[in-house]
Amino acid sequence: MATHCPYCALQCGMVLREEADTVSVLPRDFPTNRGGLCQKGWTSTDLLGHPERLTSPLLRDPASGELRPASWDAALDRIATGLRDVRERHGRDAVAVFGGGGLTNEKAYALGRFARVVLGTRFIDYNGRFCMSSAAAAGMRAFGVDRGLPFPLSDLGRADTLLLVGANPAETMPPLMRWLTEQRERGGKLIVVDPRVTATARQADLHLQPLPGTDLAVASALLHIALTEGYVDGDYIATRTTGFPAVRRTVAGWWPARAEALSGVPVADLEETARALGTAERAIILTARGAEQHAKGVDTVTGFVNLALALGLPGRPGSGYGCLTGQGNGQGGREHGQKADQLPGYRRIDDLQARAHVARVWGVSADELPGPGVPAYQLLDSLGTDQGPRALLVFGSNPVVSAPRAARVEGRLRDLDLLVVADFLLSETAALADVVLPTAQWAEEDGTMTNLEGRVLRRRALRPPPPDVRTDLEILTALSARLRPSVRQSPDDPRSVFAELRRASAGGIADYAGISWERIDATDGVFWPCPDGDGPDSPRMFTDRFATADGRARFHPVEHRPAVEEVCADYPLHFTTGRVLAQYQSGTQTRRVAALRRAAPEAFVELHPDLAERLGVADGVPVRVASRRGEFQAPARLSPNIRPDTVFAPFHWGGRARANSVTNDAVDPISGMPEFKICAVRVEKA
Ligand SMILES: Nc1nc2c(c(=O)[nH]1)N[C@H]1C(S)=C(S)[C@@H](COP(=O)(O)OP(=O)(O)OC[C@H]3O[C@@H](n4cnc5c(=O)[nH]c(N)nc54)[C@H](O)[C@@H]3O)O[C@H]1N2
Ligand SMILES: Nc1nc2c(c(=O)[nH]1)N[C@H]1C(S)=C(S)[C@@H](COP(=O)(O)OP(=O)(O)OC[C@H]3O[C@@H](n4cnc5c(=O)[nH]c(N)nc54)[C@H](O)[C@@H]3O)O[C@H]1N2
Ligand code: SF4
Ligand SMILES: [Mo]
Repeated sequence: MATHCPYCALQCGMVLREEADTVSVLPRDFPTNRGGLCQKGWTSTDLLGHPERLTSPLLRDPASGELRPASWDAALDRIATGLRDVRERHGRDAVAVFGGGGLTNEKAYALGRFARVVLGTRFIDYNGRFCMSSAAAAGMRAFGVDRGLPFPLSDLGRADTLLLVGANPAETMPPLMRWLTEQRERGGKLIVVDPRVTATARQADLHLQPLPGTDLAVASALLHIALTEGYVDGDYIATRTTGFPAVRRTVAGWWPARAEALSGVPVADLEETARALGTAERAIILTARGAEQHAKGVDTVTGFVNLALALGLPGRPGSGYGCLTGQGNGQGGREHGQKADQLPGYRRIDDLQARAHVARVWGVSADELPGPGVPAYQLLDSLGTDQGPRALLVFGSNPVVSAPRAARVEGRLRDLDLLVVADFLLSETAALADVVLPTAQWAEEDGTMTNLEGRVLRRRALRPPPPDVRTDLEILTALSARLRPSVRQSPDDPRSVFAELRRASAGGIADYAGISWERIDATDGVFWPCPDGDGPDSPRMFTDRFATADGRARFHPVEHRPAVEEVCADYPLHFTTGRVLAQYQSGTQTRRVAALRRAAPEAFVELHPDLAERLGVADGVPVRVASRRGEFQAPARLSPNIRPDTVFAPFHWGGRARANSVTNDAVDPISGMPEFKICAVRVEKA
C-alpha cells in the first residue's frame, strides 16, 4: 500500500506491507524523499498494535476520579449532555475546539465546519499557531498568499546560495538533506543561522551563530550591505513590488557593526552572506521555527522577505523565499478553517462574500456563522475563567506538553467543566479529560495531506481501525447528529468530505476545486491553487504576479526589538528550545516507540562546558532550569556547540522534564505565536 509517513511535513513516500500481525515499512521513491526515510518513519507502524493504544472510550468516574472504559453511546451521550448544559448556562461561545496540523485536510475541514455549524462557536484554533503562524502572516502580508514553499523542494538542490535561518533539517527532516548535499556537490554555498552548531550547521560553508532573538537585526544588516554594495535589483523593485523606500530608510540605520554588537555575528560573516546572496544566479532564503517562534516572529520573517524581494528573488526561477512547514499537514491544516479567523480555502471569516459562499456549501444561512475567535494561546489561557469557554474538544494536539507556560495551561484545562480529547494514545492532555475518544491511526483511514511544498497527497488506509475505535470524521458526525440533527449532516467518509472541501475552497486563495483523489494518484500529488480539473496546478508561484490585488509584492518596514524577557541578575541565561531527531513534538507517539526511546531516552539541558564549569555542573548531572514562570529538571549535556550565554532543551517530554514549564507565553501581536525560542533562566544543580 503506497502512502506517506504520519509525522512531519516532508511527508516522505513509503509502502506499508502487512505480514501476519506486523506491518512493515519500505521507503518509496517520492519527489520529496527520493527513497529516504528517517528513524521515525521507519518505526511509524510500531504504534498500530501498541499495547498502550486506546481501544475503547474512557469516561471519568465521578466517584473515584479515574478514567474507566465505557461504551460509545455512553461517551457520546456524556459529551452531548455536557455541551448542552454548558451552552444553556453560558451560551454558544462557552464551547471551544482545538485542532491540529497533523489532521488530514478532510478532518481539519470537518472540524471547522463542526465548530461553526454544529456548535455555533467562534472559539476554534489549533496548534499551527505554535508552529508556522508567523511565517504564514508574513507571507500573507507580503505576497497575498501563504504557501510555505512557493516552489518544489527540488529547487533547493539547484540553488547557488541557500540561506537557512533557524532550521535544523538534519534532525527535523533528514531526507531533505539530500537536496542540500546535491546543492553543495554542484558547487552551491550553504549558510546556516543558528545559535547552536547543529548537525545542519556542521554541513554549512558558513555558520552564523547569533544570540537567540536577534535574527531581525541580522536580516536588516544583510539588506543594508546589499544596498551599499549594490546587490539590490532595481528593475524588480520597480516593476514587481511596492513600499521599498520605507524599508530602505529603516535598514539605513542597520550598519553591520550594530548588528554584530547585538547578535554576535561578525561583520565579515554578514558581508560574506550578503555577497553570496547578492551575486548568486539562483538564491533561496528559508526560515523555520528558530527565526519564527518569537514575539516578533512576523517582523523577523518580514525582514528576510524584504531581503529576498530587494534581491529580486521571489518568482525568479530557482530562487525565492520559503518557510519550512513542520507538521504532517501543517500546510493543509492552515487552509481549511480550523484557524480562528478563517473559512475553507484560506478565506477570511469576516469577509461577507466568503461567508455567503461557504454557508451555501454548508446548507446554512451566512448570518448564523460566528465571527472570528482568538489565537491558540489566548484561547487556552481563557479556558475555565469567567470570560472564557467552559468546555473544550481537542483533536490532534497535546498542549499540556507543547503549549508555552504549560503549567498555567494545564491549570486552565483542569478548570473546565468538560474536557473531551480524541486521541489514539493517552497523551498528558487526554489524561486530564472527562471523556477520551479512541481514534483511528493514519494507516487506518483515507484522506489527503498537503506537504511543505503545497503538494496535495493521498494518505491511504491499509486496513480498518480496531473494532471499538472510530475515525475522527465518524466521531464528528455522531456528535453532530446528537447536537444538531436539524442541519444537513456532514458525511463521515473522507472522499465525500473532500468533494465538499473542493466546493467550499473554490474561488478562495487555497483553491482545491480542480484536485481529485484520482488526479493526485496519477501525478505524485497536485500543487494548489488548482481551480480547474482540466487546468494546470501550481508548482511554482509568483512567476508573473503575486496574489495581491495589484499583483505586486509588498515591502513592510520592520525594526528589531529585544526579546520580551531579557536576562537579569536572577535569570542570567538565555534559554531556547527545539527538537531532536528521534522524538516528535509532545512525544505522545515517539516516546512509546522502543527504538526511538533507545535513541533519545530522556530530556537534557545543553550547556557550554565553560558555563557548566562556572555552575559547577558535570556532564549527565541533573540540573534545574528555572524562569519566572516555573522550572524543569533534566540531566546536563555538555557541548561546545552552543553559545556559552545560551542554554537549550528539547520540548518532547512532559512531567518534571517539561521544557515548557519555563517558556514565555508572550505572543506575537500579529500571528499569536508564542515566544518559544527565548526567555531568561537560571540553571543550578538539582
Ligand atoms: N525529529 C523531529 N522532526 C520534526 C519535528 C519533531 O518534533 N521532531 N517536528 C516537526 C515540526 S511540527 C516542525 S515545526 C519542524 C521544526 O523544524 P526546525 O525549525 O528545524 O526545528 P527546531 O529544532 O524547533 O528549531 C530549529 C533550530 O532553531 C534554533 N534556534 C533557536 N533559537 C533561535 C533563534 O533565535 N534564531 C535562530 N536563527 N535559530 C534559533 C535551534 O537551535 C534549532 O536548531 O520539525 C518537524 N520535524
Ligand atoms: N518549547 C517549545 N514548545 C513547542 C515548540 C518548540 O519548538 N518549543 N514547537 C511548537 C510546534 S512547532 C508544534 S507543531 C507544537 C506541537 O505540539 P502538539 O500540538 O502537542 O503536537 P503533537 O505532539 O503532534 O500532538 C498530537 C497529539 O494528537 C494525537 N494525534 C495524532 N494524529 C491524530 C489524529 O489524526 N487525530 C487525533 N484525534 N489525534 C491525533 C497524537 O497522539 C498526540 O497526542 O508544539 C509547539 N511547542
Ligand atoms: S522526515 Fe518526516 S516524513 Fe520523512 S520519514 Fe522522517 S518524520 Fe517521516
Ligand atoms: Mo510545528
